[in-house]
Amino acid sequence: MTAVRSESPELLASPSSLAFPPGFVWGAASAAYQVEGAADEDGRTPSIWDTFSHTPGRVVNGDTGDIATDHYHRFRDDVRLMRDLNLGSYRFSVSWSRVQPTGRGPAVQRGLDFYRKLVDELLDKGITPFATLYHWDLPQDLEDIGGWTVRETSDRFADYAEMVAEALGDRVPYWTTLNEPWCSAFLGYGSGVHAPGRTAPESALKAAHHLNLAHGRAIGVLRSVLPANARTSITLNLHQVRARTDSAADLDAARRIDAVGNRIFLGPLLGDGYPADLLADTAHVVDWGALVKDGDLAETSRPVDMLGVNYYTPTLVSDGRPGEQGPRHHAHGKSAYSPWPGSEHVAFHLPPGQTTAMQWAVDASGLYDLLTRMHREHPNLPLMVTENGAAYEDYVSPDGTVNDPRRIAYVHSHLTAVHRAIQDGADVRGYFLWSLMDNFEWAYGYSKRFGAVYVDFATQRRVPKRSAHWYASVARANVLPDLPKEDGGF
Ligand code: IFM
Repeated sequence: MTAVRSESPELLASPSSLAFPPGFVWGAASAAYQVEGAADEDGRTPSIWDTFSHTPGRVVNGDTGDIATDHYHRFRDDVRLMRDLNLGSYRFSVSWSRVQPTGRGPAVQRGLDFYRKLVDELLDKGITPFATLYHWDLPQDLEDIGGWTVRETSDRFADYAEMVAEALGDRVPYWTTLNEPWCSAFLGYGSGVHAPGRTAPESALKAAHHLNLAHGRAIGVLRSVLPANARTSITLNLHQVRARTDSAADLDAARRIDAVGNRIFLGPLLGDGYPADLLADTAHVVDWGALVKDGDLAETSRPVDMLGVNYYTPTLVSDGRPGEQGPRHHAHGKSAYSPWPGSEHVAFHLPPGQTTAMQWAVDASGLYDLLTRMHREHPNLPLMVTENGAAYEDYVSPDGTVNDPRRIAYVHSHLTAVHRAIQDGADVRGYFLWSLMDNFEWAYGYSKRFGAVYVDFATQRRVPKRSAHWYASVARANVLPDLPKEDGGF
């Protein structure tokens, strides 16, 4: 395989307004642990993120999701805000330990009731609910029996999926099994920068397989419980991998990262199995023959109706000599352990150009390349951009407004990329901004603001940023206008 290189390295410039296809979904996304708070209310028990965030040294400033944006209590106001911002859809996740505290046994009605009320409120305001079953918050009790490194967790996930689908299936049309299983496996069990904070390459690979299995089993359950017109999917944070040079060694580095970052999920999920090169690259780390049982791949590849793609920044790699690892973004972790088994000698580099507050390079061509690649490789699979957005150092001005021109420019360039991918044949059905509002940014706590809506965490006051008003006007028109001059347009 050759490295994935940009097919559109030039700036994705927008010469004039861009109309999106009729019915294109304009949404915003969030995740339970990042927004809900109410960590120990109504029967909820700790997830791995509660444990992790309460462990000193794991999260910046010792921040936790105990209160977060208090969405659990303020969801009605938040949904009103969504309506005021013309959102067509809201992507949220269900907290497993809120609806099934120990990860097994009967559901807790009060937990399910919260999501029913949220969904009803959304429907009442004309906003389509888009539910994700798992956005990283495994019940701690399941971690205590091995978490994603053991097969049993896949069975438990299928049971949990069934109970949520039975409770909400009559009113939620879009279902996603897992959000970014790569992060769960490789940041959670490889680099340890995410919960549960384990650092063992073998565990990361086992987790990846059990997440694939959990997804497939959940799809089977969802299909048997949900109405025929419900749409199922999984969301992947696909890595747009680029080699720093055309040397054989750098191209091989890119191939390895594409294998362990992308094809380790795409293969088993979409019917091609685990790629031979991945199996060879990681044979010294895990016994794949023992890990993948007969029949597993038939389960992992149960058909989905759509693929969710999350994209923020490209990944620039080279063949690295010891000690030469360049700047990394969070997805690559901070520990000395490589979260990328089978690519231990690969170096990550910060691509040139502007960066966001996460020190992630701004490069919308990566989104175009990903969408068109997915379309080329799986032409009949509809795509949805389930996350895209940027953190900047936002603040409330003395006049009470939050002016965030760089977020507008970021989103503008990425929407331009989406539009161009659609024009070039990709079947992209919608776009979800990450995130609706500032929230708990995992290991960065509240220090990074991704929201279209500013949150004052001391008072929980919400202030829509200028980007929120701008995005609302794009959503209303279903047209991306030229970038305003004050935001960097011409
Ligand atoms: O905040 C996260 C989200 O939970 C998953 N995708 C990336 C976002 C920004 O880091």
